[in-house]
Amino acid sequence: MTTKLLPFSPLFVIIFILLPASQLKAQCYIAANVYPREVCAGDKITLSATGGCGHPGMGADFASGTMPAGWFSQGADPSFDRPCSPGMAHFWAGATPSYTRTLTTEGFDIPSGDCEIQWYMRYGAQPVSGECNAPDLPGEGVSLQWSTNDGASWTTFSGYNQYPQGTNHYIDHGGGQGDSFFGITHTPGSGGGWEPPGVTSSNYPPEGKPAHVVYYWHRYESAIPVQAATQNTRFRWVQLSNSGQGHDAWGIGEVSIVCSSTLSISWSHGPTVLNPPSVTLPDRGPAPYDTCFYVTISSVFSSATDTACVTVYPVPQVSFSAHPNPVCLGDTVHFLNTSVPDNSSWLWAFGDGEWATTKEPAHYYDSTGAYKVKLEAVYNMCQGRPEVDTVIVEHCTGAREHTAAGEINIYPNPTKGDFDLEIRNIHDNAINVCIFNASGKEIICDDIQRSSESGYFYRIHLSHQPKGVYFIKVSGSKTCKTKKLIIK
Ligand SMILES: [Ca+2]
Repeated sequence: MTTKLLPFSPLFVIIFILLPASQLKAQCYIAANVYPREVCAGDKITLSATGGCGHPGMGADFASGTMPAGWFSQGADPSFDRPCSPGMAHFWAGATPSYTRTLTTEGFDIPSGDCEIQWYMRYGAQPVSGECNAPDLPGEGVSLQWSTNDGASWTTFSGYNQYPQGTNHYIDHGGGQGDSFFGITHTPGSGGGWEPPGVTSSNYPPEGKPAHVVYYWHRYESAIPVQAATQNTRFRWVQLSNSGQGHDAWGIGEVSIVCSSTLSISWSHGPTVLNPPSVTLPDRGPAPYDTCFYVTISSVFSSATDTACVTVYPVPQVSFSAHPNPVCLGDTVHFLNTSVPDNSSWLWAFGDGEWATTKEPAHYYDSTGAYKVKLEAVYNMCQGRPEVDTVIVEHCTGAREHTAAGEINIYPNPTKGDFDLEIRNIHDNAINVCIFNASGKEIICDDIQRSSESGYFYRIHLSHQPKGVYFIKVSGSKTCKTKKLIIK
């Protein structure tokens, strides 16, 4: 016999909407994780996921009010209309004259692996005889068994009296029959038989029910042994003894078989396991980018997807050039920053003990020599490989000075803030004078006219500026010279 599946019939859907969340065993769930959530291009990330699915088709809910196709019972004369408690429809083995009452499933195709059978169960809980009478002797309990020969012989599940560990909810619906199928604590138990503790008039509490878990609806979950993993395995609940008609009632509901081995996992980047190998994230240019990984878990009946996203920051590609290079002693070197991305944090070391953090600084060297200039760049937390270039500072020859033209005198230098600037030997009738601080930031820029035949005179007021080193740059059509100023 093959497995009968109960897929998405309208009735099935309604039932699962009514159930509390803890009973939604049929649905799949998955949660994707990634570490770290922010990385530099070229770094590795670790992805992981946790999840699982129920298997709702292989079972029975008795909601139709009849025995499911392929199922049968012996000696139980069951009712399905909740004779002894409100809540959902269930199988209720009434008080029949038969001494053996059974509920037997159809044959299931059980894959080898991690399968378990789950159901709800309780015993009658009334002290008086009738269809709700409580079993009270050890032999009057129900056992769970399996058969791989279509019921010719039965094997009892191991682990006798492994009771569910949960709270016994008692919900009075006003009809005198107390407990509900809803609000039941869902706690795994296991085992092949559930003995009813002896019930006497003295151990019924004031509300009229025995206290033990077996007299309340609880979720039971029993692992199916590998010997029972065949293409045609039946299960049955059996009560081998009772006190006769009107005694020792019991009920079963919401039977399902759940197999984790029938699940499949799929990540958007290919892997099919919950915890895939680490992934290296590439550089995609100068801007940070977000990239997401999707993982799906699916069973025959359901699936779930989750997403884990990472922000990838570019690693700076550092490059610069110095102008002019070589440079005459007394002139300023301007640095052109061609790094990518261009909005990193910068650290320049000019090789003479001075440094700057601006993007494109200018620098003045006090003496001749070869200076190793290093530029470091950090974008977010990502550090690029530093770039190093050598700047040559040299005494320029008279001819070269003549070519450069112009003579700049500044006095007093150092000063507290006011300087007189004298510029000679420049043929332009107008020149541009700019002053920069040590970081290369422009403080003043001005066009000035020739003062006399001999040159230019210009007073500079910098007393409002902080103490330190400044540079004055004089530009004409044939001239560009820089001098150092010091405010003490
Ligand atoms: Ca009895």
